Formats: sequence, C-alpha cells, structure tokens
Amino acid sequence: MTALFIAISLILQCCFSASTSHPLDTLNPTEINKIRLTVQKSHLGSLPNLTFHFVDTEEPEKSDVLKWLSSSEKKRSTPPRHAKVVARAGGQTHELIVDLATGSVISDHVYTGHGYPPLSFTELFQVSKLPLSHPKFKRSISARGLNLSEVSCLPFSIGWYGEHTTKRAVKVQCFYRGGSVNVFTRPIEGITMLVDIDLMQITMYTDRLRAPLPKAEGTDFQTPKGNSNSASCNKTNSGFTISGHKVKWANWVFHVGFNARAGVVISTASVFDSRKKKYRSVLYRGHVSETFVPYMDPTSEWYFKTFMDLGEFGFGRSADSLQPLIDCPENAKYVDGYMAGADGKPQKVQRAICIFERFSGDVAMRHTEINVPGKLIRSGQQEKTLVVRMVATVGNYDYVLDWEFEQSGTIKVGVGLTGVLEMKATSYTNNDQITESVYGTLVSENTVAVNHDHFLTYFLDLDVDGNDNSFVKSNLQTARTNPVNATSPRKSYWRVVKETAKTEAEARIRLGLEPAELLIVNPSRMTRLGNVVGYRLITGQPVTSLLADDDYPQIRAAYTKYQVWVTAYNKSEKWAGGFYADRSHGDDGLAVWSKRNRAIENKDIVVWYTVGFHHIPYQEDFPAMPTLHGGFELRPANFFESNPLL
Ligand SMILES: *[C@@H]1O[C@H](CO)[C@@H](O)[C@H](O)[C@H]1NC(C)=O
Ligand SMILES: *[C@@H]1O[C@H](CO)[C@@H](O)[C@H](O)[C@H]1NC(C)=O
Ligand SMILES: *[C@@H]1O[C@H](CO)[C@@H](O)[C@H](O)[C@H]1NC(C)=O
Ligand SMILES: *[C@@H]1O[C@H](CO)[C@@H](O)[C@H](O)[C@H]1NC(C)=O
Ligand SMILES: [Cu+2]
Repeated sequence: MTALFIAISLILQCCFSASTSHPLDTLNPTEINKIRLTVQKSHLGSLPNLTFHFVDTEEPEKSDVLKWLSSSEKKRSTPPRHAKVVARAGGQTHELIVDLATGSVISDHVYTGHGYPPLSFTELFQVSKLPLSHPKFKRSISARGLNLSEVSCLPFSIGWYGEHTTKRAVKVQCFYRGGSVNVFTRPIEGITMLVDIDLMQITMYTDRLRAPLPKAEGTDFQTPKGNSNSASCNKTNSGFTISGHKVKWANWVFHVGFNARAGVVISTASVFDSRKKKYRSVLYRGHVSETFVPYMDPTSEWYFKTFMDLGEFGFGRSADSLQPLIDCPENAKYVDGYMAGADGKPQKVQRAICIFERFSGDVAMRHTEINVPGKLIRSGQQEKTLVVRMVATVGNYDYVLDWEFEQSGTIKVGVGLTGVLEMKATSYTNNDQITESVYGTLVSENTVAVNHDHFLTYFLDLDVDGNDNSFVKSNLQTARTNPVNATSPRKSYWRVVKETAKTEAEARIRLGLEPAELLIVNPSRMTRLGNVVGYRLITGQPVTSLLADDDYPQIRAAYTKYQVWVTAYNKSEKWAGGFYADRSHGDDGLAVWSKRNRAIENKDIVVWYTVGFHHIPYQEDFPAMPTLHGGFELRPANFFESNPLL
C-alpha cells in the first residue's frame, strides 16, 4: 500500500544519454507528452475527469525485436513504436493504443470486465486529505483529545469480498505524528472510512473502538547522517558501459527499462561465450509481475489488507530516489526513471536505478593442488559482479530489488525487505495481559505488528540459447541396489529421473516436498558432449500462501499457491494477478491462463517464480526493520562447455 508521493525533481540527470535506439526502450518524456496530447485531442478529451492510469510502450512483437537485434545497424527496420494507455474518463475505463509516429489513436475501447486500473497518486493524495475536513472525523479526533494538524491519513486498497458490483474505492486509516516521524507506529485505531474514488467522497464512516495511542518515544528510525552528498556519479572508473538503455559488462549485455508498474525491466540479456565467440541469449525479459501482501488479522478494521502492490499502485510508481552511499555504493552510476502522472505529464524519478560493480569479498572460484609432486599450485578469483538495483517504497515497506549478473553466467535476483511494519494499537503493554488472539506480535507498548506474507512473483521469459525451450524437472530418487546378484556392498544411492513438462498443468510446482532441480533447456542445442543446453532455476525458501483456496484474497491471488508455473509465451500475459488487479475477482491472471493447459514442450515459454516470505514480526523489526533477504538464481547448466571463469 502506498503513501509516498513522488516529488518531481528538476535536477538534470547525471550519467545517461537519452537515446531511443532500441525497440524495447521505455517511453521518454517527449513521447509521454506526445501521448498525452494525442489522447486529449481524441474523443476522450471531451469527456469529464480524464485521468491517466497506465502509460507504457505497447511491447513490439518479439519476432520483430529479435530480427532487429540480429540485423546489422544499416539494414535494421525498427518496429512501429506504439503506446498502451489506460485512462479513466466519464466514469469508464478506456484502453487505447497510440501510434507515436503519427500521433494518433489506433485502437480504443471501453473495458467492462471486473477490476480497475492502478490508482493514481493524485487521487490517493486527494483521498488522504478528505478526512481532515470531514465533520465526523474531526469530532472523533477531538473526542480522543488529539490535534488534527498532527494527523496523517493514508489510503488502503480494499480488494474484493464477493460483492456483485464494485466501485473504485479505498479505505482510509489515520495515524498520529505528534512528535514522531514514523507515521505507521502510531495508528489511531478504530476509525475506518470508505472513499468512493470517482465521487472523491467519504461514503462510509465508522468509529467503532478505542485503543490507546502508542507512544512516540523510541519510534524514530533515522540514523545519523554521514556526508553522503559528496558522492558523485562517476568517481571510480567502472568496468561497464551504458549506451541508451543498453548495459555492457564483462561477458554480459542487456537492456534496462523502467516503467510505472514493474519498475526495473531487464530484457534481451545475453552472455558471451568465448569458445563460440558470440553472445548467447538467456533472458528475453524479466521483471516483478505482481506482489501479494495479505495481513492475517480478520477483524473488521483489518481484514481487507491484502495488497497487490503492482496492480493497485505500481512498483515503478513507488520507486524512491536512491541515496548515494546508502542505497548504492560509491562506484554506482544512476539512471533516472520517467513515467506519466495522472495528468499524463511526464514525471521524473531522479536516480531511480543504480548500476554498480560489486566486490563482495567472496570467492568466485579457487583451488589448491597438492598432488603434483614438488609443487603447490594455488589459484583463484575474487567475486566481481554487476548489480542493477531499485528501491520501491510502497507506503510502510521498502523493497530493495536487485538483478545481479555474474561472470559465471549466473543471474541472481535479490529481494530485500526493510522499512516499517504495519501496526495496530492495542491496550496491551505486556504479553501476560493478552488472553485473545492479537494476530501478531507485541513489538512495543500498545503496539501489535500484524502477521503477514510477502509474495513477489517474477515474470521470466527465458530464451535459453534460442526461443524454443522446455521445462525439465530433475527428480532425485532413492534407488536400491539389486539385492539378488549383489555386486555392491551398498544398499542405496540416488539417481536423477528427468521429467519434461508437456503442458502447463505439469509445470505447476510446489517446492520443498521432494528433492528436485528445475531446468529450462533448449532441446535442440547440445554441448560438444551431447548434454542438452540449459539454465537452472535455483529457488529460495519454499513459501506458498497458507490462506484457504476459497478465501477471497486467495481467489484473487490464486497464483501464490505454487512457487513455479510455466506458461506458453503470450505477449499480453504479463501480470500474474491480472491487468486490472484493483478489486479484481480472480478471473484474469496466471492461474487462469495456466488452466488452458497449453503445450509447453520445445516452445517459447515463460517461467513464473514467486519469492515468498511468511513474516512473523519480532521486536527487532521495530521501529524499522533490518533488511531481510530472499531471492533466486538462474545458473547455467550444461550451457557452457566448461567453467566460463577460466
Ligand atoms: C566525470 O567526472 C569528471 C571529473 O570529475 C568530469 O569532468 C566529467 O564531466 C564527469 N562525467 C560525467 C558524465 O558526469
Ligand atoms: C468527476 O469528478 C467529480 C469529483 O472529482 C465528481 O463529483 C463527478 O461525479 C465526476 N464526474 C464523472 C462523470 O465521473
Ligand atoms: C496542534 O499542532 C500544531 C502543529 O504541530 C501546533 O502548531 C498547534 O499549536 C497544536 N495545537 C494544540 C492545541 O496543541
Ligand atoms: C493471449 O492472451 C490473452 C489474454 O490472456 C488471450 O485473450 C489470448 O487469447 C491469448 N492468445 C493466444 C494466441 O493464446
Ligand atoms: Cu513483512
């Protein structure tokens, strides 16, 4: 959920040229303005209340992009540049495709299905101000003896609980600063307001219960500031180059994009094979596809808190300007991000992304050989990697999102959770007073941090050494030696039994039950030795949603019941929770697409992996939590002929 409103900075960008030479480049400010003018000139311009909720490139056909990439610069034909726009006007949701070359709308229709486009920050900001002039709210605040000018109110998306018809709506809850900068630690418990977004009015008001206001003391999360402003963009010479959005480093080349919904998008990542003397494709496109953050307090003030941050708000929309020397090291280079605001005008997030070489102090590889007579042979390499990072501050939580490229061919995806927990006020000051369930942990006097989950589902369109891939499960099975004509004193060993998923149903994986390795292979490419070329998905902690299948939030986020899914590539299937995630009914999204049970063997396929955390809060998570890490890896598996580090 969200509360931060991006300040538009006017400082010039530091390290990047704004060239739009790659077909996957994200929209630049000139293009965003052109899209706005085009839409305003169309019939939408005459409808009341025109607001922009989604503005992004309409991704070109993959075949056109691949053709562009493989042809020489002179012979290239750049695919047509189109934008997808979802706007609200006259109380309806309009989907438009805008042709940027001609500045015209080439398709336009009204969406009438379930769910709504992302909430705009402008409307969320307006919502947050509504209570402050609402007579009932003012009465509730003075009845509590509080000072209205110390109150901060925040909007929360509300999901869907089986209602036949829905409106665009959010709930609002308020917090008391009164000497604290850590707004979330001081909830004014018991007051809930429902806001109809299209009317921009409070349509329901409840003041149901009272709980003491948690104290301000001990809630400050600010660490003493170092001299961080002295960091410049190009202090250290770095081993990578950026031209436009294309990054080249060591044996890697890839494209870095940014949009309001996903944040960082990595595409056309290829790794150089020094034996074959060419770049070989690994990942056509990868980004966070959706998040699901359900809280585990079913009471009337809290039950609706089951956020799908990407579809409801946007990770790019929540991207925070990175703080040099805190969020990224001294040798980082920064990239600004651009997106359209509710008015369609370009907004800039300064330093939305940083890129840096990491010298982790770890060992990339080593060996000492003592068995060569008369010699001691010792060698090794230190680990040096390239990190692409952004931070999404989605209200109380901060997600540190990394793509890390290794010279070994591995891509490591990291998720760091930090920020402030969502807390509720309670009368309890010690655990021994608690007799009923409080659905969380007492983390400070009068303060319960509520149990919850974080699921970040990644879209991974792997193209391992080409378009057509298969998904293979290598099961490790205990085998018994033959007891009859025993030639071995051993009774057992394990062996690998490979299973290639033929359809989408066979590629829904719940990890952690049986030992298995998951591979994405290119069945038409072999190594010299006849092993099939592949990449391995090394998964993190096996976490799936524990909510009941028939619970409404779970119906909307059905894809969190498995950690891994594989689907047939379809350009319009990108958002695991469905495109219209706000108040969705679960009738679009990964779980629905996978039910088609398409063939996925030796086809262009997409892997979906969910990084999950069950979060039981602990006292150390208060007043702000130390970063908790999760993630996964994509590691070459018979992709190279031998160790690419040598
Ligand atoms: C990098 O730093 C040098 C010297 O400090 C400066 O002259 C140059 O303009 C900088 N380049 C960029 C792209 O900021
Ligand atoms: C336009 O917005 C205003 C408030 O922001 C609302 O009162 C009005 O009903 C809206 N009109 C339509 C057609 O949605
Ligand atoms: C309320 O808070 C404001 C701003 O912090 C302060 O200026 C004002 O004096 C306070 N009023 C009371 C009655 O405490
Ligand atoms: C691609 O996905 C969309 C959305 O799920 C669907 O409507 C369409 O039929 C799919 N196309 C193909 C060829 O499967
Ligand atoms: Cu958490």
